[in-house]
Amino acid sequence: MAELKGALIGCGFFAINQMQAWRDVQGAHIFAICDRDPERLKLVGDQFGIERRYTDAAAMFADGGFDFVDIATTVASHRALVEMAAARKIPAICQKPFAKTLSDAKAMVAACAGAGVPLMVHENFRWQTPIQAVKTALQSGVIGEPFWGRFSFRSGYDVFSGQPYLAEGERFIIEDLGIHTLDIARFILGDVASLTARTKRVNPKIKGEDVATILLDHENGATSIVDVSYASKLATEPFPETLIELDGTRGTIRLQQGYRIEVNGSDGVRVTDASPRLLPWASRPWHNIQESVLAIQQHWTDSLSDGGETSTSGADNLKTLALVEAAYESAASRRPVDIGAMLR
Ligand code: NAD
Ligand code: 89V
Repeated sequence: MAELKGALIGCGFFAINQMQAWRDVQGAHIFAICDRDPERLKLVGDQFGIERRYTDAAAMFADGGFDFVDIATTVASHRALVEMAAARKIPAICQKPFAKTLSDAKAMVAACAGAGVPLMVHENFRWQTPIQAVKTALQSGVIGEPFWGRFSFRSGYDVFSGQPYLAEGERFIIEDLGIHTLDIARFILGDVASLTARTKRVNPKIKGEDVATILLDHENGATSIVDVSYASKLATEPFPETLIELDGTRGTIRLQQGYRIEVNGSDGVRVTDASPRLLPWASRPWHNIQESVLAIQQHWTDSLSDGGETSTSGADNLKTLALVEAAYESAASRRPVDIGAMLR
């Protein structure tokens, strides 16, 4: 079967990882790129040897010649670009945060469904090796039915040097990082019925909140905590590791710093190393995220080829984005928020 041809829009900080991963994906490659900033376009075009370059996405769609589009821009442009892809019946990948509001995201899902084209959100954290290993351990049944969980990302890492826009928005950690942690909580313990959240801003140099604590009531009766912080100065910096605790009726699972998984289950205690691979183009400490970029892009390519639904489809991601909106709403009102009502 012929390789799928992709076009990437947004040649910024994170797109470098996506471009590197596309070179490793089996069955697809990037054929055209677009960035409204000519300098970024040149830099990425030269680095990856891409001849077809555009500063205007509409012009790139008009020329066509590609099978899917990978939208790697920041959130402000996501709705317009996804709708442009739907209008041309081009399958689309869209970076997280999927949209600025849940109502924009619902419109984007409806546009792609109406056009009959697949839409996947580039929600890569659930594709990390340690997260997949925790899911596999839970699904094996050794800890019985999970009734409690904690999904924790606490760090003092300077994310602002690579992504300066993160310091400027009214919203920060829930929208940018907590969105991944909330998605992991859904991936591991299932969908959420309601939540309660508290936020804080500790770093005076940024506009948004950099600490959030969120209590989730899952539809299956489990309770979990999602806690995220960029204001935690630890002796050994854990960025970008998500730590997980799960208690079940027959045992426990712990994903600890250093990618160590300890399972105390019905067949005794098992300790495994769930370290991600250091891909040839990757660098520490980002290698965990970089490996998951390759995994999600391979998943997209395989799904597009065999007609399967992606794990983080637009429709699935509405349920993650609803948690983000609900967390801000709950932090402001100091009340629990019903998630079902937001998704109806
Ligand atoms: P960035 O600002 O460095 O890059 C965005 C690029 O898109 C810029 O070069 C800009 O010129 C271009 N652009 C914006 N609107 C455009 C448009 N309409 N047409 C053409 N080009 C346009 O941002 P970044 O840090 O690379 O982040 C991009 C996205 O990736 C964000 O949504 C961010 O949340 C996400 N991200 C995801 C992860 C992850 O692990 N999944 C990690 C980092 C960033
Ligand atoms: O995944 C992200 O969106 C990144 C980071 C991990 C640094 O928060 O912004």
